[in-house]
Amino acid sequence: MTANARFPVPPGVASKAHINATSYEELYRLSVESPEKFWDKQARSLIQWRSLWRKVVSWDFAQANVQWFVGGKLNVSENCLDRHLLHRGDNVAIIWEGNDPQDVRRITYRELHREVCRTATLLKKYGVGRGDRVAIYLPMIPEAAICMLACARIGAIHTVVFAGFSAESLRDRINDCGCKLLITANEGVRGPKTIPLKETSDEAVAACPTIKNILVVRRTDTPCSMTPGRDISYEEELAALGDEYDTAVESMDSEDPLFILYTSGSTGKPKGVLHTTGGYLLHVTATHKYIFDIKEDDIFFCGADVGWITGHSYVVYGPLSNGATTVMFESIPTYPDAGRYWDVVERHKVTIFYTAPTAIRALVKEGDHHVKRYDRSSLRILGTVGEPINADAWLWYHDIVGEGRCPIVDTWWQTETGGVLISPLPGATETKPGSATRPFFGVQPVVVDEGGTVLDGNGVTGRLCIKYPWPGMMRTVYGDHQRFVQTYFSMYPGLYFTGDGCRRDEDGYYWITGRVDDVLNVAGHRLGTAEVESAIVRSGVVAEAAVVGIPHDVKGQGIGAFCVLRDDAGEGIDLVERVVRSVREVISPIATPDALWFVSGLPKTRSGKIMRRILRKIGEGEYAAVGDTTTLAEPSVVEEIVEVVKRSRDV
Ligand code: 7RM
Repeated sequence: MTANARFPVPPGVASKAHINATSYEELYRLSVESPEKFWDKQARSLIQWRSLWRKVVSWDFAQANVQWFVGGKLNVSENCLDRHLLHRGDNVAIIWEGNDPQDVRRITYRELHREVCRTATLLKKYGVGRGDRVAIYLPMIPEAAICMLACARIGAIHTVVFAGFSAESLRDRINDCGCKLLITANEGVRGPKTIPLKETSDEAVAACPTIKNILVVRRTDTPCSMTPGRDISYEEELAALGDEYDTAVESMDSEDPLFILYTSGSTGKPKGVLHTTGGYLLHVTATHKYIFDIKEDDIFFCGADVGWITGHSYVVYGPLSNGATTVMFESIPTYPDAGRYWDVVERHKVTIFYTAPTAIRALVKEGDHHVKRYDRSSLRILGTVGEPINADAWLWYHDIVGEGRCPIVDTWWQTETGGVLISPLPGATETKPGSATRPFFGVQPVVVDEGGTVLDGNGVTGRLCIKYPWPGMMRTVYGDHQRFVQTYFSMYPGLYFTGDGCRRDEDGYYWITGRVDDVLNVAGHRLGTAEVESAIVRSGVVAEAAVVGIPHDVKGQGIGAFCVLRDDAGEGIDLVERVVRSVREVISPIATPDALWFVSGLPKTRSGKIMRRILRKIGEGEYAAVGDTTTLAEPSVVEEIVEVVKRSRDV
């Protein structure tokens, strides 16, 4: 198979899809020529409003001010639940597949509505109301979605923290946005492991002055400590409530905040990406509907955790807003064995399957037999997200998993964008392995060179920017609007800068080549090099560290750390151990370095800036290609570093 293979839309797919090639071209043109007209119509048809807006969009990229559906009123929980009750109340909203394959729950829209109302009632009882922040530190259990929707129902702002993050990460997020309440579980179960969530929560909250209560969901029978007066049992409270619950919804302004989600950047601590109500809901509803070609009886599987934006938009909000059936998967793709995904597909008759390239690459290694022993005839569309997908993994996904029948939608987007911005539409777009293909409706990408000159025409390579707002875009960095302006709108004035490099090929197809800033993408997880470096230094044995992405055949990118030891660090293998432990405790096990090199100095310019370009080359094994080192304060360190790295790879 050649690298520039093309896969036409299968004829049977195009004729039944919401959008075909002709309607895509037509609608796309309308969406960029008259964006207000386009989005006005989508907003009226896809979302239920309590009152309509005065203005579709109002924006100013210089000040980083964007508003959609100004003056409109709605409630996200009402859109995801109440509006489906009349016609599809008995349809399954969530199929929960527990860590143990025998552990399955099916929750209808009517049942989900009840649970969300009950939880909302409970939140109010504990003083949570409109505008209050609530931290959700839960594993992939239905209660995670229920709590998110309960917050949305009463106008509280949730901030979901991935259940793999450390106490310190949890604490920083809670304190950054001043959460009143934390919702967690006694423990989580994931593959062969249990995760002591309540214990970690206790440790975090010890230094969180704004937390009044911890609501504890019981996931397992393992007891956990409960602090009287502060900790509340979710099950006991619900039992006491019985059917005495409130079904009221808060009428929210289109621009009222819906949630905050922390994401890593190239500098400093993770930033609180703030999404609002109307625009976000419309964007995830529209993208979910058209990109996955959602129909009434689809069973939609998105393997992401709700701790990430993909879980927010395509496990919870998009599918439920569309009244679809969403599969919530608690486990991992290799538990109890590498056939788990396809076992899930067979048992639940999944029709649309969405996962990350890293998971696909891990499964390729395990062999085709794990796939082939399950019936995948229910599958209709496959999707990927989170990082560039290499052609080999794409072709395996297409040929083996999808039996060559299912179009693949390679969806490019970010925490900041709220929903997908560039992706094929299954009934409209011919695909090329590794390309996210064409922009979604209303999205106006531009490619610029490093100096900011817009590169017109096709066959250009540069940095990806967007020149017009889209409804799901983030509105601010919580508590730091200046950082929002600085990070996204100051590099190339008048444009939103994504941080990604890309190529637009001769056909106008986009190929995302990865981050051009100091953000790593490790197994689809975003990490800042600065964040990891600071966690390494916190070990107490390292004076200075420089972190770069290194090639990794499953994770896409691995973490390579160059460390200069402190004079008083001593010697021995426990130095590695101390560095690793520190990273796990300060951030999370997902930030564990894949390679650690102790060196006596880092390559720096005379003004003291670390030259990562050189370290990246060495990390990639391109020892001869380090380029110009004449501007270095001490060019000799490069030779030493090369030696250290080579030696580590010989063994
Ligand atoms: C949804 C999500 C965002 C970064 C983004 C890219 C990379 C995401 C793709 C991709 C190539 C894709 N949000 N990325 N999707 N690169 N092709 N289809 O992942 O905020 O966690 O990460 O991920 O670099 O900027 S995220």
